[in-house]
Amino acid sequence: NLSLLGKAQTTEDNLPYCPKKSPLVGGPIHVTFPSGLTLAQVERKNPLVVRGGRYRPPNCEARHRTAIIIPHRNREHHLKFLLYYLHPFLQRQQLNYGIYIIHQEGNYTFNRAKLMNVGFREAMREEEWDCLFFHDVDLIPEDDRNTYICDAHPKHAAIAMDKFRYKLPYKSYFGGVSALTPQQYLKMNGFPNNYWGWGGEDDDIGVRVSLGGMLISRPALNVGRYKMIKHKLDQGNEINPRRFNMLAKTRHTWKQDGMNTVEYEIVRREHLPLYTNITVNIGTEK
Ligand code: UDH
Ligand code: NGS
Repeated sequence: NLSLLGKAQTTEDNLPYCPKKSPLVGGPIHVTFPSGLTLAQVERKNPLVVRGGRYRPPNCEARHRTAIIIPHRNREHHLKFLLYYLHPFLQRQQLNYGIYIIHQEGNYTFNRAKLMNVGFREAMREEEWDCLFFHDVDLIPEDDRNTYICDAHPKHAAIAMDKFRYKLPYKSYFGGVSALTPQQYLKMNGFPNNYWGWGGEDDDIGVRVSLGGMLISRPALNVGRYKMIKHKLDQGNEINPRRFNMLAKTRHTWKQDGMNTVEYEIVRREHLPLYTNITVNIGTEK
C-alpha cells in the first residue's frame, strides 16, 4: 500500500518526526543567576512542561527519549537555577524528556553514585528512556549544541567546566554530567553503591566503563561547557578517606557491587510541576 509507505515518517499521533538537527538550537548560552528567581516563575516560562517535569515537542515526534537523573539533598537554591536553564535547553533540542530528582532522605553521609542507581531503576520503571543523563545539580550547560542524547559509548558531557578553566582536569575525569543508554549502564553493572562521602565515585564509574569493554565518548571542547554554581563542601558529604583504596580494587569488585546489588526504600514519589521527586532511604554504610 503506497499511501501507507508514504506515511512511514509519521507516528501514532500522526506527527512527523522532528528534524535530525533541531532548528531551535542556538549556540552559547549566557548563564547568570538572577536574584529572586522562583520556581513559580520557571513554571510560567515553561507552559508545555507537564506533571513530573515531562515534555514532548508539540509539533513533531521526538527522535530521543532522555531522562535526567539528579542526585540531591539540601541544594534547593541550585536546583531552581538548573531547572530555569535546563527546561528551555532540552525543549530547544526537541527531546522527549523527564527530570528526576533523587533526594537522599536523612542526615547520613551522602552517596552520589548510589542515588544514581536508584534513579536509573525508578526512571526506567516509568518509561522506556533510551538515554539517561546523570547530572550534578550545580552544573549549568553553556551551549545548546551539547545535545542531551546518548552515543555509541558512555558519554562524559561535562568536559569543559569553568572551575577547571574550560578543560579536563585530568584525562580520565568522568565527573559532573555523564550519559549512558540502559544497555551501557547495565553492561558495567551500573555505578558503585559503596562510596559514601565526597570523591572517587566518578573515577570508579570511569573505570567501570572500560571494565565493561567500552570507551568514553565526549562532545567537542567548545560545546561541553558548564558553569558551576559556586559552593563549599556540604555538611554530610565529608571527604571519603577510603576512596583511593576502593578505587584500587574496582577491577575485582565491580561485578559484586552495582546495579545487581542496590538496596533501598522509596519514601515518597511526587509528580511535581517541574520534576519528579523521588525521596529515598539508601541506608548507611555496611
Ligand atoms: N549533592 C547534594 N547535596 C549534598 C552533596 C552533594 O545534592 O549535600 C549532589 C549535587 O547534585 C552535587 C553533587 O552531589 O552537585 C556532587 O557533589 P558536590 O557538588 O559537593 O561535589 P563537587 O566535587 O564540589 O562538585 C565539591 C566542592 C568542594 C570540593 C573540595 C575537595 N577538594
Ligand atoms: C579527583 C576526585 C574526583 C573529583 C575530581 C575533581 O581527585 O572524585 O578530583 O574534584 N577523585 C578522587 O578523589 C579519587 S573537584 O576539583 O571538583 O573538587 O571529581
